[in-house]
Amino acid sequence: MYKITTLVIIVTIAAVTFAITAIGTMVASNEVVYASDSNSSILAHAGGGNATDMLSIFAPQDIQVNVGQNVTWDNPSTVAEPHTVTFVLDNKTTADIVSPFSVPNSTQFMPIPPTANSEPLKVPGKDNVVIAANARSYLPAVIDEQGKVTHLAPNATYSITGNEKYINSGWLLPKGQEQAYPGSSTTFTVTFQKAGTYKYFCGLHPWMMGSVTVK
Ligand SMILES: [Cu+2]
Repeated sequence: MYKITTLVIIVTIAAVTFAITAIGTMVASNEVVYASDSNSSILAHAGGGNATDMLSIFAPQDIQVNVGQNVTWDNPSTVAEPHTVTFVLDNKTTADIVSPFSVPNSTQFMPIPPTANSEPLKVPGKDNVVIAANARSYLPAVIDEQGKVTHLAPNATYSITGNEKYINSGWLLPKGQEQAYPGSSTTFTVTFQKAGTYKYFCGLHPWMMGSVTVK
């Protein structure tokens, strides 16, 4: 038991050290990036890296734009690791990635393709409650001031007013790898219409955070 605990601690320290090193490398290139003129828009990256060195960061992390300018996020990873750009302006609207849903009628879930190494996750002891991906995390979605939910098309462009409760890019995949998650996106563009600081994070890696300051 003692040995296992020690091993866990060592592995944890190694992981934390690696994470700090990775973050430190990124911070150097993460000064605030300013949009240069009224027509310019900024391209930002959600994630990056490859299978052995995955980057769970937004780069640039802090962006400054003028009212009316926009920011487009993409995912430059070489592997199909999804990320989201998620603005939670009302704390009550945080959306989980997966959530339980009841299936009132008997339904059989078949994997696609049938040979896939997959099966629906059912709540133990409850055959008609499945755990499924939350569409408000997976797909581009907005919850407005009144609480009305709107799903946007993949690769959405959205004009943020600042009164929304929740704005989510949906899962962003590297171009060419979006088929790994049907219906997902490769870009998300936001036009900022109101001055303020807009913090956002990745719904899949909540420690990934960024901000857009609008002047
Ligand atoms: Cu992420």
